[in-house]
Order: sequence, then structure tokens, then C-alpha cells
Amino acid sequence: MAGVTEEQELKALYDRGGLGAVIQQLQSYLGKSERITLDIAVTGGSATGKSTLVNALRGIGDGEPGAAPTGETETTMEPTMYQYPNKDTIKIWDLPGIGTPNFQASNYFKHVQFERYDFFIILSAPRFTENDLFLAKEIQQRKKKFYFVRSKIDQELGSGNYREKSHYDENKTLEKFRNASVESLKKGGIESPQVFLISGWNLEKFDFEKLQEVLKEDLPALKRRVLLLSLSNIILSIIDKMKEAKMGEIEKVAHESAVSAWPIVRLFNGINIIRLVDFLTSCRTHFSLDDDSLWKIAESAGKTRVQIRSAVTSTFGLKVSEKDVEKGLEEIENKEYVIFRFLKYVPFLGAPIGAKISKTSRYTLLETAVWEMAEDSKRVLEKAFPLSD
Ligand SMILES: Nc1nc2c(ncn2[C@@H]2O[C@H](COP(=O)(O)OP(=O)(O)OP(=O)(O)O)[C@@H](O)[C@H]2O)c(=O)[nH]1
Ligand SMILES: [Mg+2]
Repeated sequence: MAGVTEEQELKALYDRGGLGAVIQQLQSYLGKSERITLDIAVTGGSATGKSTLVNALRGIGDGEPGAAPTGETETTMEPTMYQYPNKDTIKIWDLPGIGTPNFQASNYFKHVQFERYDFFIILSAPRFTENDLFLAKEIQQRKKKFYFVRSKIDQELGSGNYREKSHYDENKTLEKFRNASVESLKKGGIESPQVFLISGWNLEKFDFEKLQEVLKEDLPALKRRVLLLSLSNIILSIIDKMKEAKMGEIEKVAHESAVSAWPIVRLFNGINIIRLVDFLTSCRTHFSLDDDSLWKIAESAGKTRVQIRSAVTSTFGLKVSEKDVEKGLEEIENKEYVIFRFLKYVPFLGAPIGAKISKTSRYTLLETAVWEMAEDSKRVLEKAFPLSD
């Protein structure tokens, strides 16, 4: 995972060369993602076979030395880490079950330190539960990934009296189970869930081998994603700091631009508008939304300029012009201060009130613009390195 050195390096790069320089460096960090550690958590309801699966994934039989304790009387109370075989960068964690009196859903996340894990396997047996969906949503919300594993499938097949029916077809029944889980997750708002059906007591049958293969194949992408997520978070906080810095300047800019804007009405308006235009143009560059920056970002990320540019949607992120600034101010003033329309024509009285409104509307315009440009910048980053890949 990215550390303090990377954070300092990225910050320095951002100050010197904006998002383009940062993204170039990101590419080189991601090239080394193989070295990062991946913490996989096996979670789910209690007694669903989590510890049994941990042992199976490690190729160790229940009860063998070094195996995770399993069984009705061997409730896992604390998250326990095990080494994944032949991969010193992969750790597999056996977690307590969610939803028992000891671990209600509300305190589960804190107790197991949910944030610590990079990838999850949710075990569910025999039926899909609210807690399964709860876990899946919490994981998705943290932009992390999971497999959904329905375990004890041997019991399920045995208890359904399916076999007694003359037209019994095991594959079809399994497909039905698989689809039912996928549907329940999708209905709960989970995007493209991967579902496996396994029996901890019969690893050769059902999907256990497939689960192992898919996991092995997914490992490089998962590691890359973990690193990307942590680097993205660093960059997002750098963008937020830039936003704060720009927000800190807007009071002064709004004031300077408003002082002489009223009462000499439109005469000096041009000059005042230019102060706003200059500030917004500098923001656009600082958030790396100008054409040169977008070009550099597209090149570094191996995307087209059109792809990267499509992330920029705000008025001033796209272009800063006097006309748009004037239009923006007019819209704010007309919307928020009906009185403003009449004040323009009232001598003396209109001046001080108008000046105040003028400053406030400038402040509102700048505040919205800075906020939107920061959001544009974040979307550019996501476009350059999508987490959804
Ligand atoms: N029939 C059947 N039993 C299983 C399967 N997997 C686990 N079991 C049994 O279910 C019981 C609970 O298994 P564990 O692996 O300890 O379950 P757990 O989820 O770790 O339980 P807690 O730590 O208490 O939450 C044990 O008796 C296992 O032998 C399976 O696929 N099929
Ligand atoms: Mg256990």
C-alpha cells in the first residue's frame, strides 16, 4: 500500500506539474503493484464455514497443525491472520461471524477492523440473509471487491428433497441457487456480483476449484486496485487541499472585484470582471483542467483527450470567459436578490446595498466554481485510472 514517501512525492509533483505529473508517476507506482500486500478477509454469518474455507484455501485439513479452529464449539472470536501458501504478500484473515449476540452488525465493523482488509469473501449458508447484503453493501461503499460464496451446498442439496423428484437435475438446481444469490444481491444494489457454490466437506465437487482459480487469476488485478485506491485517496486529498487554498482566496477576490462595481454601475464592470476571470483561469490551471494539462494527463494514462475531457463538465472547468462570468453573476443576482433588479435604478440608496449584494454574488459564483472545478479534477483522475476496471 502507498506510504508516506509516495504521499510526499505526489504532493511535490502536484505542486510542480499538476495532475499530469502525478498521473505519470502513478503509472510507475502501479508497475510495481506485485510487491504490495493483500489482506483477504473471510467474513459472513456465524457457523457458515468460514474457518473451514480458510483452511481449504490454504490446503490444510481441519484439525491439522496450524489450521484455523473449526466446529460448532470453536466459534472464532477475533480476526486471525494466516499466510496464503507460496505467496508471502497474501494474507488471509479468518473473521468472527456477523449477527451473533457477541457481534451485532452495528459493532461488527469496529470489532474486526473492517478497513484493514483489501478484499473479501462473504460466506453465506444455508440461505441468503440481510446481513450478507449488509456486508456486501459496506464493502461496495468502500470501493472494495468481494466474492459471494454460498457454502454447505451439500446440506442444501440433501435437505431439499430435490433428489427424490424423477426429473432431478443437480446442475440445474445449482444454477438456480447461483441465480437466486445473484438476483438477491443485484436487487440490493450490488453490481455484477461473483457467486460460487461450495462444500467445505467436498472440495472437489461444486465451485471450490473454480473459486481458487478465479482468485489466483484476479490477484494481480486486485493488488493493482488496492494500490490504485490508496494512491487515488492521496491524490483526492491533494485536490481537496488545493480546493481549500483556493476557497481561502475567494473572499479577497470577491471583495476587490466588487468594490468599484457599484455605484458607477457598468462603467468599470469590465475591470472587475477581469479580476474574476483571472482568478478562475488560475484555478482552472491549478486543477489541471486547461487543454495542455488534459493533453498531458491523457498521454500519461494512455487515454484519448476526448475520454479525459469528458470528465470535465462545469462551466468554468470547460472554459473561462468574461461572457460566462457576467452571465453567471446575473443569474445569481436575479435568482437570489429580486431587489437587485430595482436597486440599479435607485440613486444613493442603491449604492451600498448593491455593493454588498455584488460582493456576495461574486463570492457565490467563485465558491461554486472552485467547488465544481475540484469535482471536475477528481473525475479526471477517475477517468484516467478507473477503479471499476
Ligand atoms: N455440511 C457441511 N458442513 C460444513 C461445511 N463447512 C463447514 N461445515 C461445518 O460447519 C461447522 C462450522 O464450521 P466453521 O468453519 O467453524 O464455521 P465458522 O463460520 O468459522 O463459524 P464461526 O467462527 O463460529 O462463525 C463445522 O462443524 C464444520 O465442519 C460444509 O460445506 N458443509
Ligand atoms: Mg470460525
